[in-house]
Amino acid sequence: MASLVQHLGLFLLFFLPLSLVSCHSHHHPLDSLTPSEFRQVQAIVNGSNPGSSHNVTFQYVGLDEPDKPALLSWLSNPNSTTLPPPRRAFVITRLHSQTHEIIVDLSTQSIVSDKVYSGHGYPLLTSEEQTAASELPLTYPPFIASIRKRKLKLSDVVCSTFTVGWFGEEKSRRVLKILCFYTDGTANLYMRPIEGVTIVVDLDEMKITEYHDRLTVPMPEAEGTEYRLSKQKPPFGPRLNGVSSMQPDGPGFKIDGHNIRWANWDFHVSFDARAGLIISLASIYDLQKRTFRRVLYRGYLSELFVPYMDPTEEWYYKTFFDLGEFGFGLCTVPLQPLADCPSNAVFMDGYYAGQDGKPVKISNAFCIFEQQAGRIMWRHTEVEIPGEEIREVRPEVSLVVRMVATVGNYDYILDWEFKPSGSIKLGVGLTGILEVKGVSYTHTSQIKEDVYGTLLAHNTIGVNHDHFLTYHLDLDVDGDANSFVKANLETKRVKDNISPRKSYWTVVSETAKTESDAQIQLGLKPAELIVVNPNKKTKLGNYVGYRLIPGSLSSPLLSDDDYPQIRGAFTKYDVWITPYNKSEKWAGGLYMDQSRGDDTLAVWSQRNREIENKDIVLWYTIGFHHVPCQEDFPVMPTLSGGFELRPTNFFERNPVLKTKPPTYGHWPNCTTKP
Ligand SMILES: *[C@@H]1O[C@H](CO)[C@@H](O)[C@H](O)[C@H]1NC(C)=O
Ligand SMILES: *[C@@H]1O[C@H](CO)[C@@H](O)[C@H](O)[C@H]1NC(C)=O
Ligand SMILES: *[C@@H]1O[C@H](CO)[C@@H](O)[C@H](O)[C@H]1NC(C)=O
Ligand SMILES: *[C@@H]1O[C@H](CO)[C@@H](O)[C@H](O)[C@H]1NC(C)=O
Ligand SMILES: *[C@@H]1O[C@H](CO)[C@@H](O)[C@H](O)[C@H]1NC(C)=O
Ligand SMILES: [Cu+2]
Repeated sequence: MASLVQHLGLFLLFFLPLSLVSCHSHHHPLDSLTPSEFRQVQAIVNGSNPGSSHNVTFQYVGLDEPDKPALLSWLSNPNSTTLPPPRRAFVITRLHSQTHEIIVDLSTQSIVSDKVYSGHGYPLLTSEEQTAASELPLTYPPFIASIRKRKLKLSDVVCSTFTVGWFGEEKSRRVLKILCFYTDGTANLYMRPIEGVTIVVDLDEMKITEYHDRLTVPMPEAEGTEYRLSKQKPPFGPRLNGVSSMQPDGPGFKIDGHNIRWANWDFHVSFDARAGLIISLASIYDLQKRTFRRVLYRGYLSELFVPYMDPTEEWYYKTFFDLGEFGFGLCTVPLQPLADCPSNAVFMDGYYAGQDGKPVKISNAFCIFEQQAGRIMWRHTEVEIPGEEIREVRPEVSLVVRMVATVGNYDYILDWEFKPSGSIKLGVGLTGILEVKGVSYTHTSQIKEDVYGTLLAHNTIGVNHDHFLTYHLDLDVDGDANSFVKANLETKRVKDNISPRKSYWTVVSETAKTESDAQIQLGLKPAELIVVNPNKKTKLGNYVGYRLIPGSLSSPLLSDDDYPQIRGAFTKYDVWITPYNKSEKWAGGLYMDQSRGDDTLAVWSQRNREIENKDIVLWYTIGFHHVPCQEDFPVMPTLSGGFELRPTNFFERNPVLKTKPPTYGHWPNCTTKP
């Protein structure tokens, strides 16, 4: 890794066949913890709790990111005598109803600090405690009575855990709500909610502390809810032909440990229990400058806020923060070759700590593949020159890193797509199963009140909700000192009758001085939003930069004083800029479960710190308002969105001018069927 710059010879030709190289024994300082490191952390923390080690639960274990200056100076000094920054783990445990924040030094095998956290909110939930909690109702007599009353079979009841949020309570206990579903005749349990029952579980005591059975509504039918192919009956269709993505010369990328080199890109991938996929140190090779230039220090999804819009007793609390409460890494599912990722994909595993601290493997957590999606990278046909027709086309090939997190009913597909032109496209796909409410209605004509959603099937309302995905993007555009420029497009009147035209628009740029200058609600006024390096200009004198090309615009519609919106206040603006601060990683705060909104990006930014010519972080939220429709039943076709980070005066000219198109000369024994 240290010898980034020495490999440039290899990258002068794009799409050069490179064989995969297995990982070295040494770590990159940003590598996720290895299984053996998880075991070391577990043993060290266990050893520090003599007598009560079996009462410790590991709520989070991950890399304690090295200090950025230390890491950058190590990277810029690639010689073997310099030691990498110390390798540390950040651990959150629960012990005797208290939350501990522990830093473990893996080189000295010791605990650096162990503090009890006494603020609001609770850590990530472990999957073990959620499983334990969800099994409680099945042996709880009042629940069994509720099931009998509804004439359901207990053996077909499946329960699931839901975080409770915070609604102004003075005191909180570490609790969850449990909702149960009925599978009888279908795997699609989410379409068959046992409506009307509220179950609260105290996690410290692991017992049911509240139980209400308030109303009974008809159980939606199982019929039509199946999504498994094996359960479908004819007619089938539409028929789809497979498209081969064969690469006769093998993959064009090279994986060295967790470092990936492809075409002109070089970056690092890592796995985190909370964030899922983290991309670090993304640099692009500049053919003219003959060097790699950094674009992104670290980028990852920081929070995913999903508030439902039904204020009734059984539904009001459903305002989830999927990363901080459930962990996107913990919810990462193994990718299925040839289905989740194309045939040319290479897979990477991920590890997290189970509740006992021992490593748990997620196979095929990420896939990496070259994608030729039929797009054109650039082209021109010239017909104006007499006697000549010039046609130059470069098909686009990009490199995609993908993960999928399934948070209960919903599936999120997250892509990082690196383009040779210097763009990084972040793709978001929403699919899976809606969260529905059981009702008595079977036709819209019966509905006379607000049902907070759409009737999708008999007795089934798909409840309105949002998905806000907030990304932490620590851009380092050609160095870490950057500024944020709003290039506003303003209409001007033509003065003094110099022209038959009355108006035009022009660019009026404004550099954000402090955080408040960079809090932006998109769509209010046209502007290009650019992170520039104010210390570096192109030969022509423009500041080198990268601009944000936003995705679909969906601002929050909850009122600012509503509790979920206080906790999710980081969605108030689509764009925020903060000065880099190692501890400001999670937009909703470190302790998201039952948080009170006192540690959000919105609170940090009230300091209104200086952000000009500083190491800055761009926070961008891509939002979706989701009004369910019948096509979302029984499983939802992927709804795609995304945004792009695109070089803007970063290069002296088109960086893919001299890219050669891929050749398809020697497909081994390729025949076409008649
Ligand atoms: C925890 O440490 C104790 C000694 O302090 C040891 O007896 C026990 O086996 C350890 N447990 C685990 C799960 O490592
Ligand atoms: C610790 O765990 C043991 C066994 O699991 C249990 O009996 C004991 O009550 C626990 N102690 C505390 C203080 O929670
Ligand atoms: C190697 O690292 C040492 C210690 O940081 C430094 O003094 C030395 O200049 C470095 N050598 C090179 C060639 O960069
Ligand atoms: C970093 O941010 C945290 C939380 O906002 C704050 O408490 C701390 O003082 C900040 N550190 C620096 C060096 O500004
Ligand atoms: C390709 O076809 C040739 C001639 O039919 C045959 O000799 C060769 O073994 C084939 N190669 C592969 C890889 O199938
Ligand atoms: Cu949705």
